[in-house]
Amino acid sequence: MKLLRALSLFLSLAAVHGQEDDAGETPDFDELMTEMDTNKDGKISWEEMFGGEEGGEDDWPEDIKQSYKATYKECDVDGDGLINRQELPTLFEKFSALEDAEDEKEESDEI
Ligand SMILES: [Ca+2]
Ligand SMILES: [Ca+2]
Repeated sequence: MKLLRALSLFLSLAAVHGQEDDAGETPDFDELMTEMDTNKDGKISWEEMFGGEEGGEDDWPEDIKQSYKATYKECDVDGDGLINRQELPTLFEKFSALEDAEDEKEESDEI
């Protein structure tokens, strides 16, 4: 789904690491943090995840953007507006579920 380029990166990184590590289905969140934390403050902002370039949030349908933003906020447990290493697994899990839901919706729209 081209809208969610950043999320796809997120998920594909996770998949790669899952394959490398037979023992776990848990993605390497430390690696994800490093990949996405462009200003190296140890936290991932909304902009670092989805902002800016083509395929970023500006291209998203409003309803999708709203549900992702709501999820992002929900996962920001300490309320600093950023996702830290502790908050990342929850965010990842919820975004994965959201993307699955979107995929299903797309498929049913095509029929
Ligand atoms: Ca950052
Ligand atoms: Ca936070």
